[in-house]
Amino acid sequence: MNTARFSESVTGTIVDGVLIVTIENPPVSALSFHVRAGLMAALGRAASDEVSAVVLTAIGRTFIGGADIKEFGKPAIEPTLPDVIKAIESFAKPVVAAVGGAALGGGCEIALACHCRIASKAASFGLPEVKLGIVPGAGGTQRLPRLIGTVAAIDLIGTGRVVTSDEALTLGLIDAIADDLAEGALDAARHLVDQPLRRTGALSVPHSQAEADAAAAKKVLSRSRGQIAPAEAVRLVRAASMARLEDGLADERATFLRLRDSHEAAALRHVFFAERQASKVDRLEGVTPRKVESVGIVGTGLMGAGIAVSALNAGYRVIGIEQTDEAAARGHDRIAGLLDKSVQSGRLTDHARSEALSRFEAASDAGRLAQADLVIEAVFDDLTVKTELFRKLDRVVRPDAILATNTSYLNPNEIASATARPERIVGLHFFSPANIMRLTEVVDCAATAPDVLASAIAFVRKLGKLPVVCGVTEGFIGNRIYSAYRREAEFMVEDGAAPDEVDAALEAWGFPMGIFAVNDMAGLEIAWARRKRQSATRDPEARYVEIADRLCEAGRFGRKTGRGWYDYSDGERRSDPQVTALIEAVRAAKGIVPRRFSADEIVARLLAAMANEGKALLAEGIAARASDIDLVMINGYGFPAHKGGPMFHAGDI
Ligand code: 3H9
Repeated sequence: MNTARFSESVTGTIVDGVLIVTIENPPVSALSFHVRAGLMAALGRAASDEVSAVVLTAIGRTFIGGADIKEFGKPAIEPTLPDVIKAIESFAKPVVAAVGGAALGGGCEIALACHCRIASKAASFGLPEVKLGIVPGAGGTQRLPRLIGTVAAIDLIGTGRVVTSDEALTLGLIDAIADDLAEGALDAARHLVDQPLRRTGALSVPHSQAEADAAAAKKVLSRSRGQIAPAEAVRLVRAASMARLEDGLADERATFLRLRDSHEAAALRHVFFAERQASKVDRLEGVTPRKVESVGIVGTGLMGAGIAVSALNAGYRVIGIEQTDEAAARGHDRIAGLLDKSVQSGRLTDHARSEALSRFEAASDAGRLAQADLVIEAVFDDLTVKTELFRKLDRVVRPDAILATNTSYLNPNEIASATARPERIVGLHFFSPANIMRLTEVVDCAATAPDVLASAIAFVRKLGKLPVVCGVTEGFIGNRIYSAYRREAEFMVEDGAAPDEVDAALEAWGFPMGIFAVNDMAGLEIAWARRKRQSATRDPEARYVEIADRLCEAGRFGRKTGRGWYDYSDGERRSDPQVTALIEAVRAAKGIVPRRFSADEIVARLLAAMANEGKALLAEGIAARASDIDLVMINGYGFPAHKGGPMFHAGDI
């Protein structure tokens, strides 16, 4: 059994007349030039009489992770992916895809062009191009609907959703799941020799009801918030049933090339690489994270319960600590309730819920934390409360355990200094609801030891969340930028803009919700209490807008009280003449003559405020990279990902 090398990334071996073509291009077997060229050379070899069929597979944890995104923006080198795919589909002998991992983007398109698809249980399939601001560019929008119908193809391509091999089989995307992938694919290849081949491109798109297509399209478009790629993807899929394959492919390719060079795609590529960079920290090179198996959570209110659910879903044992047995029982119920919600929404099976809950224990005796590897504090955000708690934890937890504070605004260095082990303290700033929100700021405190920081990052990653490391400053990265953003918005309101004009401008630009509506949703009282605490130390020369204080004094704390920056008395968000009058009174008292603001000016000033604060955070060393700041604002504060984040946007203009 001789192995032939077709390129630096593609080899082949002939077994019983079947050429097994193997791609090896770590880390994700992306379709770089050497892979494309190697596949063409392999097909050349397969044309010889010695070969009766081909099996196409890849080594590594993915099948093929898609086109090589790093090649985007560079001149295309032939053979292009559509050339390779055309050669596979039209090949005279059977070509079987043996998919053992993720077949994404171009990787899925290669599988679609093969004459048969055999997958392992662990394989997954998807066309996630819209998440990169593009559409599939090598036939995905034309071949997928021919296999699984327009409605399912709109869902998969329009959202970029990745499906398991079980779902792929149900949809008709693959032919079989094999326990032994190599054997299963080889069998399929032998079986197809001398049989008529099922070429996906030659199939007709199964008939579907126009209403069902329209409903699937509407669902995708309602979620795409001004992004171009999902709408184009939907258009191309719908056209597949009306146009000839060649025309559909030509339209798809032209759309792909146009979008690949768009601003939206550049922004989303920036986000893709930013996410992969975020957990890389220079000072942690070569540092091994400690093993964390059991997690203690002190405080099982809304935040603590959310963190507990995330940890349970990730397979940890969790001990929730409260001050009394009654409070501990309530914490248990809260956590069980959150898990129930996940079952109701289909995110968790009944079995997984029971299994997760069996790993949870609620107690009022902090001594139980002696067994925990990591203890996360999620109690009331008050320095005295937290320092007292850390003193107590210092006495009960193991000397090598990691202690994390979930404070949003307090100085974690002060909390750490209440213990005899400041090097084992780190900040883990989760966002609410913690079982849903992906972002976690990992705060590298003055004395945090490298292994503690590395372990905290690894823990957050295992929760399936996005860790962004930052230094100590009031509000860390996100809340500090948010404060600057909010301050600027309030300046404009004091100078003449209406809150709903500010929100409308932000929402038209791509934010899911304007800043005043967000404040109303979060509640105005916590920020008010903080402003009151800070009033003694505030710079008397600095501009201060009192409107939010006046709203709170009038009992307008936001949505939960039915009134805040807006009125919600009939369930809808409406501008309120009482707020307008209050704002006018504040302006008059300061002698401000109101002026008009255009939507463009509103957005430009708010984005500049965010970017300037971001620049200050970089200069102070609080954030390591501008892209980390973008990730925080996108994942924690609703900044539209397809605009790349405030720093990317500022660099761009
Ligand atoms: C496409 O296919 C267009 C076609 O329709 C048409 C073309 C004509 N290229 O995520 P990880 C790197 S568009 C280049 O941590 P995991 C990544 O930067 C593409 N590099 O691993 C990282 O590098 P580093 C459609 C890539 O195991 C390393 O690989 N495909 C690519 O957690 C490890 O990545 C997609 O959108 C790539 N395509 O997850 C899939 N992918 O170590 C994008 C990854 O230097 N990829 N890298 O930081 C993914 O979703 C995940 O990477 C994957 C593995 C699930 C595959």
